[in-house]
Order: sequence, then C-alpha cells, then structure tokens
Amino acid sequence: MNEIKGLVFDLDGVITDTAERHYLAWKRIADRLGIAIDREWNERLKGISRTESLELILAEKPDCLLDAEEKEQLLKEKNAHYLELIAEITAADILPGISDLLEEAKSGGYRMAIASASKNAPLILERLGLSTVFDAVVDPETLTYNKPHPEIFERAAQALGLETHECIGFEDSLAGIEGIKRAGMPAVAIGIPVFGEWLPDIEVAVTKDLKLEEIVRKVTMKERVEG
Ligand code: B16
Ligand code: MG
Repeated sequence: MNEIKGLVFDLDGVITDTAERHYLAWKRIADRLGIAIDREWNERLKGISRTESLELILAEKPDCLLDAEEKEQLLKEKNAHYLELIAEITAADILPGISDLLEEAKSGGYRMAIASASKNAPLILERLGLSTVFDAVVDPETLTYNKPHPEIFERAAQALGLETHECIGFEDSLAGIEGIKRAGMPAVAIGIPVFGEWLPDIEVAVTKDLKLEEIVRKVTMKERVEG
C-alpha cells in the first residue's frame, strides 16, 4: 500500500481564481482581432499555456494570419494587461477552504508543490502570502511539454523527493486531470462538470468541499482495492 506523503496543487482555479482575469485579458486581445470569445468558450483555455491559448483564439479566425513577431507582441500585451488585473490580489483571494487545507497539510507533515502552467505563479503566490507554504514550485519555462502531458506533475513529485504515486494532485482543468493520471498520481478534480477519457479518483464541486483526511483515506483505500 502506498502512503501519501505529498500534495501537488494547480494554482489557477485551485488555490485562487485568476481565470476571470485571464479571460478579461484575452478578451481584450480577441476583440481587437475581431474574434468573438465568451466565458463559456474561455473554459477551454484553463490549464493551457499562454502561447497555446493564443493559438486557440487565432484558430477561431483562420484568415487572421499573423507572423511570429505579431504573435509575440500579442502575448506581451495579454500578459501586461493580466499583470494589471492581478496587481490587487491579496490573501482574501485564496479560494474558500484552501487556507485551512494547507494548514492541516503542513501540520500533518505533507510535502507540498505547485504545478501550474502559469509563468506568473511565483508572483501570485507572493501576493496571496503563500510563498513560503510550498516546498517546490515547478517553473513551467523549464518544461518540454505542457499539460495534458504528465511532465509537470512528475517534476513536482521529483522536487518533493517523492514518487508520483505517493502524491495526490489537485486540478480544475481536464488537461490537468489527464496529466496527473498519466503521471501515475491519484487525482482530485475541482468543479469539472464533464470528464473525457481520464477520470479523477475524487471529485468535488468547489474548493470548500475539499476535506484532506477524507481525501487521503479514500485514495489510500482505492489503491488498496485496485492493488
Ligand atoms: P500565464 P494553471 C494556467 O494556470 C491557466 O489556467 C491558464 O488559463 C493560463 O493560460 C496559464 O496558466 C498560463 O498562464 O499566462 O500566467 O503564464 O491553471 O495551470 O495554474
Ligand atoms: Mg487551473
């Protein structure tokens, strides 16, 4: 039986909700290009890297052909606007139940890592007052592959000095759940309405429903049954 020793968290949508700010920053770019996106469409950008997000937006208007320099400029503008929007983030923006969960995990001796696609993760953690809580933050710039590839979750476990099956991964995106499962890590899905091929081990609707003891117990039992 595997003992759970580590917890690996996605950031946006799990620790804090910056999805709306990503949406507003992308919407400004999309409007300018004459591409219509709304909040429902924006769901597909969750967990997806900045560059891939731009490509998905541009795919909505196949006749909008931009060269590498123009794309680079749009990526810079999007991030500059996003940085303006996150400038006012404080500890009050930590999602409900997360502070208690992190505290319980710390006192329970779990090692904790952040596996976020966001290059702004260290800055956001600082604004939230959580910089010292995590033992590791994977730098997405050092990765070869983006989610749904398992690399970021494998690297998170490695940084904690643990095997992937000794950790539990927490995600709010389908790409993230696939990455966690492909890494061989038990997965907890938060607020994901419909799943594809990759199913989580535990599902909750919102972060305040996350109960650490119960999650660890369920995952451990499941592993024991499935061998
Ligand atoms: P940045 P996560 C992801 O964060 C967001 O869900 C996604 O919408 C965003 O495009 C991506 O980070 C990159 O963010 O532009 O700040 O580098 O959910 O993996 O924590
Ligand atoms: Mg996320």
